[in-house]
Amino acid sequence: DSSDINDIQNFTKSNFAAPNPEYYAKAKGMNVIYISLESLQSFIINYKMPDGTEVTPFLNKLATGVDNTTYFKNFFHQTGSGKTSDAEFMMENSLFPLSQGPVFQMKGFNAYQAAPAMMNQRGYETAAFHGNVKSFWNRDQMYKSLGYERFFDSKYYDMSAENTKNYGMKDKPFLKETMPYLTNLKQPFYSKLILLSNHFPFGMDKEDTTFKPGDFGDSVVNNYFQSANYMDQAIEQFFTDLKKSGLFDKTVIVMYGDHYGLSENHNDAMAKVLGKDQITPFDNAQLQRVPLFIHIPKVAGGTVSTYGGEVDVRPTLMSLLGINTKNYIQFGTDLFSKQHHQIIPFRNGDVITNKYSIVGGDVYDNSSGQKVEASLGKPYEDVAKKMLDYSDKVIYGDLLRFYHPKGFVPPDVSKINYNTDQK
Ligand code: GP9
Ligand code: MN
Repeated sequence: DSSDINDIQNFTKSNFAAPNPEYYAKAKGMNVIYISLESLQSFIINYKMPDGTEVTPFLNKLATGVDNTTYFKNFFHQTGSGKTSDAEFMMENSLFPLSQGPVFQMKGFNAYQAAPAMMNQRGYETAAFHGNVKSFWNRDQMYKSLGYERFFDSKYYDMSAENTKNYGMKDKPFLKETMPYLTNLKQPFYSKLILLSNHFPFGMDKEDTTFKPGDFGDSVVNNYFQSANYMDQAIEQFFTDLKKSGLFDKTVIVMYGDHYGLSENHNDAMAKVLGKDQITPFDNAQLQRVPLFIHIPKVAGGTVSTYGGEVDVRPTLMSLLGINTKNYIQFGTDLFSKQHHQIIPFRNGDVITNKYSIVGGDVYDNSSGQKVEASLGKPYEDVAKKMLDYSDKVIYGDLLRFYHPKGFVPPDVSKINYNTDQK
């Protein structure tokens, strides 16, 4: 009820991290492009195959700060069973996904105060792009609740055999065919592009790659390298196209790995990949790092070591756009803020901070990987639990119905129709 929402609002307000003036409003009025990097894990960034070949040479370059890009090397996915859609949910709401079931499917009709709606009311055109049918993960319902005016799904793409594999479009033709749709949007626009081809089990069509697969005794792991290399090339091509179109210098680009690609079932091969005897529970928790890149025109980039997770991205982006989110119910904090909370709750109860990793109830020191006294983790576990509980309350109680941040205009869901748009 409404007393719950008051408690929650007090909590999120008192946790608000004031924006860093070096970043605040640096992207005011610019376009936004989110790119979901399917199954991309951070171990691949700067990884070299045994013969010395880089897997992701383009992303590695971005990580050095090329193209005004900031790379977060200690960024973690926080998804549950909703996988890609859970990551999308966090990116745009700064709420946690659910521990039981995909929130996109279970709570698609809730009231949200999501980034697309916030931008739409500020004159942005909002559009999502994905080379799979719109009903997957209940996106066609949830995107309306988030405030997306347009959804370019598989219907808008050439889904021929050579362009597709398993769920849908391969990244190169997907990004190529997205370009004209993107350049035809009214500016400024807020958009997201969901990549797809680096998806389990990662096997590729021969004609799409010359990259040598790994030799780690596990075909899924071996193919992962080829497939990640293909994604890297697709992104490089897309950056080139954005520069040609003139969009590059007036667009913030946020690229994030949505969740792990290689589960614990592949730990034997992963030990070989990482040159370790075995993958311990501590190692496995560290492997939940996913890349986060943010291209901000005119702002110097580079690799930063701030710890954060997917719920932190919305407050970060909003600060860059010059929008104060202090009055919003959100559980992340701005990654560029000096007051950013380096505490990352996971849906399985684990918690990672810049100092400790709390994994399966054991507390490890991050720098040594050694177990330390469990009581050292307690304060972080308590805060993490509180955040998850409050977020669950918001979602299960549909509490944002009762909450009206000053100036927020809810999307008029009845006016959004993704069927009227034709190719
Ligand atoms: C499907 C795509 C992949 O449309 O988002 O889903 P995943 O299995 O990664 O959640
Ligand atoms: Mn995914």
